[in-house]
Formats: sequence, structure tokens, C-alpha cells
Amino acid sequence: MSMTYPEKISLYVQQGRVAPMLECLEIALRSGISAEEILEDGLLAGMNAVSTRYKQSEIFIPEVLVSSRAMSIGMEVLEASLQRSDRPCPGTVILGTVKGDLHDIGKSLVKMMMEGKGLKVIDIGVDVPAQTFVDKAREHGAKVIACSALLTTTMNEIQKVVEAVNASDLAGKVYIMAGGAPVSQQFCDYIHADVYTPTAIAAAEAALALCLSE
Ligand code: B1M
Repeated sequence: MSMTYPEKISLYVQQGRVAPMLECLEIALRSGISAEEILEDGLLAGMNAVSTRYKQSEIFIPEVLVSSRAMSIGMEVLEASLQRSDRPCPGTVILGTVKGDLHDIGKSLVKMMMEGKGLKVIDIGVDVPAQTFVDKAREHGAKVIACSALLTTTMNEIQKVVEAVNASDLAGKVYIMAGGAPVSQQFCDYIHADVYTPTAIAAAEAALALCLSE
């Protein structure tokens, strides 16, 4: 039985083959497959398979890197096709991966989902020091600071963001959201972050609710 386009995209992500992945992605979009389905069953399915094989030591960092590069390029193309909300912009979110952490695939997903909700997202990148989150929130009048952390060694940086906000003029004026694989509700309660969400979609819904509050 022949593979569907999302299945092919998943396979090419696993193999890190950008050109055929992009070709399939374009054909899939043209043939009416939704951007959400391509994201879930293609790009994310491929990256999940890579994560599993990496955990089982079947592949190593170089392979993970080529796959994550393919996934990121696919996400950029898909971003333009994901449904945009036509509501007026309800608020601005500062989004970044915390200091010491270079993982950005989940963060990019959070960005796409938040933009899909009509939010303005200022993506300040990876390896972001706590104070930069505060400075950027002030500069852009943001209502939400969203921190992503993928390492147990960097998740404590989110606490530094909470402390930096509390020590600034933004204390009580900006919400702090946290997420990423090692982060949990319990951890967020412990560091006094305002909102924990486990997925990018949940993060987008929560950020929208925060921006619409009051
Ligand atoms: Co890294 N890595 N990595 N890695 N890597 C993990 C995270 C790891 C779990 C793998 C493992 O050992 N099983 C492990 C962490 C272990 C730990 O801390 N306990 C690990 C390690 C150890 C490392 C290095 C230290 C390896 C080394 O050098 N020896 C190193 C660290 C570099 C650094 O950051 N300083 C490293 C490097 C890398 C690569 C560069 C090779 C690459 C990153 C490429 C990139 O991001 N551009 C990479 C990758 C790809 C992974 C895995 C395989 C996949 C991560 C990913 O992108 N998943 C990962 C294994 C795994 O997670 N199973 C692993 C797909 C992505 C969609 O999921 O980011 O979890 P995720 O996002 C999810 C949710 O978490 C959530 O939304 C998404 C789903 O909807 N989410 C949020 C994310 N942010 C959110 C924010 C929110 C809300 C939800 O609100 C604000």
C-alpha cells in the first residue's frame, strides 16, 4: 500500500531529507490536506519517531540535528498556511527558550499556535537570559512572558525569569507561562510561575485567555 503524503513527510523528516520533504509538503497542501494534519501526522510524527530512536540510542545527535533542521524548515513553510484568526490582536506575548538551552522546535510550535489565535508573538530566540525576557516585555508592552525549557539543567532558569519580573516595574502586570518536556504543574507552583501548559496548543489557548482577561 502506498504511503500518504503526511506519512512520506514524516519519513523524510526522520531521514533529514529536506528537498523531498518540501516537495511532498507542497503537494499535500495543493491537494487539500490541511496544514494541521500535515503538522500532526507529518512533521510532528517524524520528530516523535526521531525522539524515540534517540532515547533508545538507535541514532545520535548528528541525526537528530538533521531531522530537527528538516522539521524547522517544514514548519516555516507550513506557518503561512496555518489558519489565521481574523480577530483584532488581543495582546502580545514574549516567547523564548531560557538561558543555557538551545532547543527551539517546541518553542516554534508554541509560536505558530499562538499566532493562530491572533496573538502577536515576539520570538526572542534561544539561550535567553532572564533579564532579557523582562526588557523585551517592557519594550513591547507584553501581557505574557512565555518560557520554554527542555533540559532539567535549564528549567530552573524559569525561576530566574519569575524573580526578574518580580524585581522589576512589571511585577503583577505581566503573566509568566512555562512549558517544555521537563516542566510540570508542580514545578510551576514551586517557582510561582502563573500558568503551566503541557502542549503548544494548550499554551496558545491559555495565552489568549490571559490576554483577554480584565
Ligand atoms: Co536534546 N535533549 N540535547 N537536542 N533533545 C532532549 C530534550 C532529551 C530529553 C533527550 C534524551 O536524553 N532523551 C535530553 C534532556 C534530558 C534532560 O534534561 N533530562 C536532551 C539533551 C541531554 C541534550 C544535550 C545536553 C545533548 C548533548 O549535547 N549531550 C544537548 C543540549 C544543548 C543545549 O540546549 N544546550 C541537546 C541538543 C539537542 C539538539 C541540538 C541535537 C536538538 C535540538 C534542535 C533544536 O531544537 N533546534 C535536540 C533534540 C531535537 C532533542 C529531542 C530528541 C527532541 C526535542 C524536540 O524538539 N521535540 C529531545 C528528546 C525528547 O524530547 N523526547 C531532546 C519535539 C518538540 C515538538 O517537543 O520541545 O517537548 P518539545 O515541545 C512540546 C512540549 O514540551 C510543549 O509543546 C510541544 C508540544 O506541543 N512545549 C511547551 C514546549 N515549550 C513550551 C512552552 C510552553 C508550553 C508548552 O509555554 C510557554
